[in-house]
Amino acid sequence: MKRPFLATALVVGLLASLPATAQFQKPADAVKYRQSAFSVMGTHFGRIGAMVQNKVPFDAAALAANAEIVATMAKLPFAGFVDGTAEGTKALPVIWTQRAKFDAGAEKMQAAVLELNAAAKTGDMAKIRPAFGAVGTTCKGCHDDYRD
Ligand code: ASC
Repeated sequence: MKRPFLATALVVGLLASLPATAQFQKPADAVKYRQSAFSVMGTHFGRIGAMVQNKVPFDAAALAANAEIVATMAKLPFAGFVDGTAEGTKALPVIWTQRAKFDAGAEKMQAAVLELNAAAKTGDMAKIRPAFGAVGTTCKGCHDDYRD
């Protein structure tokens, strides 16, 4: 190959345009990935919830750290919803027939999570509490429609 730069550029371009499916070696890997991402997100969201609900003392720094993790994790799970991965999971097949609606729900959740992260940085529970509730509403919205 006399044109290594061109070859590299072609490979990089190809990889960038590959669908999410190709990021996982097998369907089970995609399922494990999305479930893991949701699990970590849920764990840290739950830690915020414990403070919001006064089950553990309010620690603004800890809450903000949890919100930062939730904001990062919220970006991840949806790449794992590759075709043909409903079976044996709680994901309802309707996800793949209403994909645009499902994706819109995901984006709503991600936007609400960014709002929560911003509220968390203020350290003001009066701002954090409603932002937390708004995220929970977006979680529930998709769970009602798309999770068994
Ligand atoms: C959580 C969690 C969810 C949401 C959802 C909100 O803490 O793990 O999936 O809140 O229950 O309705």
